[in-house]
Amino acid sequence: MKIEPRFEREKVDLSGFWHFKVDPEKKGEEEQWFEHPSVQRWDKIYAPAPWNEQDSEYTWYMGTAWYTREFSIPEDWADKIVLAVFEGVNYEAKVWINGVSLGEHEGGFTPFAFRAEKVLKFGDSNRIVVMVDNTLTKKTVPPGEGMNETYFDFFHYGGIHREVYLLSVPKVHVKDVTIRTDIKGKDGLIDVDIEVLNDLEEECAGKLTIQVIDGKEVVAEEIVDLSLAPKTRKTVDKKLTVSNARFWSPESPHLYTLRTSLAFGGNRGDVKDTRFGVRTVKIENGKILLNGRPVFLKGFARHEDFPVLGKTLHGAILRKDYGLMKEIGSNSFRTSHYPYSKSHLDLADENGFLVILETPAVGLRRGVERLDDPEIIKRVRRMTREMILRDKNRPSVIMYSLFNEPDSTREEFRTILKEAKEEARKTDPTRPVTFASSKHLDDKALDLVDVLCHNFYYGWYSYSGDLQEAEKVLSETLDEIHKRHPEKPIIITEFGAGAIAGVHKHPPEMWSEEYQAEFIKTYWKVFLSKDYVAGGHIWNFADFRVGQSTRRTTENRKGIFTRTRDPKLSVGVVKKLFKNTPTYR
Ligand code: ADA
Repeated sequence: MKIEPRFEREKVDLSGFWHFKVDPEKKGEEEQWFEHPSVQRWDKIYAPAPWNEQDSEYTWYMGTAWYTREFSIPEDWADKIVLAVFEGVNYEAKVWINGVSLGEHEGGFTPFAFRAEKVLKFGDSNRIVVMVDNTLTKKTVPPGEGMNETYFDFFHYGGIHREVYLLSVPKVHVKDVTIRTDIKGKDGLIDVDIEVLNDLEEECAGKLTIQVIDGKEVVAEEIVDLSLAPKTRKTVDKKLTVSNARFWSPESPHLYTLRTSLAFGGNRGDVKDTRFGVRTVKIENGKILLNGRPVFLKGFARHEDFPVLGKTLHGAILRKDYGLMKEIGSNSFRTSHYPYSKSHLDLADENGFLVILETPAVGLRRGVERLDDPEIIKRVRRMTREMILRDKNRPSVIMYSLFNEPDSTREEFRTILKEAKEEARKTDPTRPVTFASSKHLDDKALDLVDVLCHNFYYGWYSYSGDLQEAEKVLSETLDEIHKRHPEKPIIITEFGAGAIAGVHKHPPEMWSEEYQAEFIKTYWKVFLSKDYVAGGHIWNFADFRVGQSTRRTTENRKGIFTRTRDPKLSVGVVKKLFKNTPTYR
């Protein structure tokens, strides 16, 4: 079998300097800034990257801001579908090209795309205008009331913070691919759904070649005859077997490529590559089974945060972070508290990290009047769906966290959790779901999830400075949760203490590097003593920027690295703990 040739779908990348103007009075739409913006009087900032740390004038800005730039489109794109793709804009975006509105999107951490070919000038210059609004309300997801009044504990960056580009795709193309894998003996069973779109005004008939590629070799192939009526889509469901497959795991994160190639009337058409790994994840008898073996997650809850770049973690920073995470001996992290960028997760697939993928539904507590507010439910459902659609083929993603620290003592939380869970199951029935609870024994919704995730701060917010008492209460609380739900594995998705780099105390005291190290050691001992604990994620990998309050010193200091990735005392301690804790137990 010969590998089908690969064509990259062509892109026009819009990274670079854009003209930029804040619009605190929200007059831009009425004055039609999307039509002929008088950019001579506008500032310039870089995208992708939030606006906040690019100029002190914008650091605390919450409201509407406008971006615009020109770009040209090759002439030979004229017979194609062209998508204007945004990988992440926080929080709301409205988009115009050449003065024509393309659409809007809400939610800062999931991608969206608009068809643009009807308004583009091919072989010519075009203007794109994007209006971004990062205003928080009690009903946005996540919610808040101001830059320092967020209902969540991280800095509320605004703007175009992930890639923006124009993408050309043939009028007949593979629109979506879903890959599910199973294991039978030494073989990998691959179940694929391939959605093909015919956007032509005429019927088209041809063939679809489906190949599983391992390095330079085709290890499985199916060829399907296909005919599509004008303006229709069709889903092809096929099962392929890879004999003697190499299974994906933390110690051997082997990736395959699924290549789908279309050909019509002897002409080559669209080619799309999707990476995947052959692996299974199951929850059985209180254990998380990866390829049939019980795993223990050791790692971190992270944030996307770095000086100046804000939420835009450049590839070089990601490369450094993964190097550090591996050096320490971790095998897992949670995307607290929003879906991370594509490149962030690509590296998880490649480096064998077990990821709990979390939606942006953080902070549904205190100030939120009704958790079952239909507007909030609708947002949560859509963001859950968009996240899963983006990441459903990643071997690294082993479960979905639908909320972080909601007020799960309120009865209405059950309603929104059921809705989010239904959306998750509908979009991907294969992965377990969970949420990170801070309510523990008072939680009213633990029966609804597959895995129990708990965030603990005994020894910090309560039993402050008293690790002996913290250890006792932690141990008792975990045992009681387990007693109530013996069939569910428990992961401690957050535990941590603030340490200001350079502060030392003997005996250890809160805020010192020594106390943080002792805190982590104490917790880890408790986890390892309980058979039902399936993992621990330290809060946090690195210090991160937060809003201003009396509780924080510009950053949340619970990182074992500083914001610029210098190690604190804990790093050495954690390295020992992780290295002495096997992945399978
Ligand atoms: C919560 C929350 C985190 C983090 C932590 C803390 O548990 O989930 O976002 O900020 O508190 O440091 O207080």
